[in-house]
Amino acid sequence: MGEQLDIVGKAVTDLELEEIEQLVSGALDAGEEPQAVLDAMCAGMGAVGGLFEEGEYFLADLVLAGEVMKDGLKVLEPHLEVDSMGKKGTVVLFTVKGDVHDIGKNLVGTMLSTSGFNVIDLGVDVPKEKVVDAVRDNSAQAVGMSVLLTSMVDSISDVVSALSAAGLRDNVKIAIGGACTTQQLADKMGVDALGRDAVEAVRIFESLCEQ
Ligand code: B1M
Repeated sequence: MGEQLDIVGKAVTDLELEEIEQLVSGALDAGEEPQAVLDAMCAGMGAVGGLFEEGEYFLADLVLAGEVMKDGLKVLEPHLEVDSMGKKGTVVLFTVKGDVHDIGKNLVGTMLSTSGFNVIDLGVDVPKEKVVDAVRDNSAQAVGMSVLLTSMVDSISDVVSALSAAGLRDNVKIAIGGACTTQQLADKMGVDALGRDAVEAVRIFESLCEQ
């Protein structure tokens, strides 16, 4: 990793709210690829999670880390545009019931929008009924669920069951992503795909919406 990227990643880990926008701009000005800057920020955020687990950081630090990430992304996101080839399909995107983490979900939403998808973002802590209504009202081709809390994974199957009960499951492809998701979980929950990061999420929805 280049020096500028190290500095950006460390700024996220060290909760440098005042500095982050300037450091992200500096890395971009120095010629670092936007995706590499994003990876550095995510690595810094991963370290925050580790410090929280070790008892070095507390909940207030996680909140601050979220603010640092959001401020950094404000500078970075306009540079992350992939390609815009017209509307590729409609994706209903949200964080599952019981879970309020939204940074990864927002990133996935930005990448999907800038890649030509129509994104219906339902926010966080979303009940299954709201998902069913959004899929029906928008004739969505796909659903993307963000899940970071292991304790909330059953919310995934709740949504899958609700879509089936509403007669919509056969018309819609479902993908999950987020820190606690695995392929094994995706298989168990009866969803169609797992996205490990925002770039992979775009590829997955492109492939799912083509089918
Ligand atoms: Co929370 N938190 N948190 N937290 N938090 C985690 C997730 C945790 C892993 C930290 C830890 O202990 N190491 C842990 C969960 C453990 C577990 O269950 N496995 C945890 C916990 C325990 C909690 C609380 C329970 C703490 C408490 O209250 N005691 C609480 C729960 C609140 C709730 O949701 N009900 C809580 C609260 C919070 C804050 C609100 C303070 C804050 C969130 C702020 C916000 O989102 N606005 C927060 C934060 C910041 C974190 C960590 C540190 C960082 C998450 C993040 O934003 N990462 C996190 C530790 C970690 O993940 N390492 C942690 C950066 C983001 C870009 O990555 O979201 O993974 P991520 O998204 C990626 C990919 O996963 C993927 O693409 C994104 C971009 O690459 N992706 C998708 C995500 N969604 C996708 C959807 C797709 C496809 C790909 O659709 C198909």
